Amino acid sequence: MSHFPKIAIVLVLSVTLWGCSSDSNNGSNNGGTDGGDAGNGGNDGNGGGDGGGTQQPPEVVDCSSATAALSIEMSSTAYDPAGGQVSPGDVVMWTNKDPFAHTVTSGKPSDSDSGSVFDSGNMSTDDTFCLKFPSAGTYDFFCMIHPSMMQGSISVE
Ligand SMILES: [Cu+2]
Repeated sequence: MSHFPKIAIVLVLSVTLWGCSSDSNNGSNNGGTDGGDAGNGGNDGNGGGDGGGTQQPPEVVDCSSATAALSIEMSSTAYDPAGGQVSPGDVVMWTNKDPFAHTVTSGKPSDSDSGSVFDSGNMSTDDTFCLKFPSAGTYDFFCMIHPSMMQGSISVE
């Protein structure tokens, strides 16, 4: 007779533990700390031409008349996916699915010349930005508003 309550307690405990274990993972990821601009003195001295080929920079195209080979969404303060591989001549389209602004800006946040190759400017919710990549290469991009959280790279080959 006296065993019954103990068994019942054990059962209740284990059920309770199970029930609790699933939803502790919400991690609200609030960005913050945008690390100001810290004007990164030059010193790049990037000599040495690429040797041959007509390297054409990415070109902004109208998304409504372009067929994107790769689509990247900006959502939850992240690029999804954070880049990918396309072929020369392909178009990549970015779409902002967050309820706040993002950018698609060339380079890395630490580059002194970031934004010199392309820059979407602030994109509001549902805004799109399309780039055509005529030439092979690696094209880094990041969000100027969330540089530490949003970086990506397009490989054209
Ligand atoms: Cu952003």
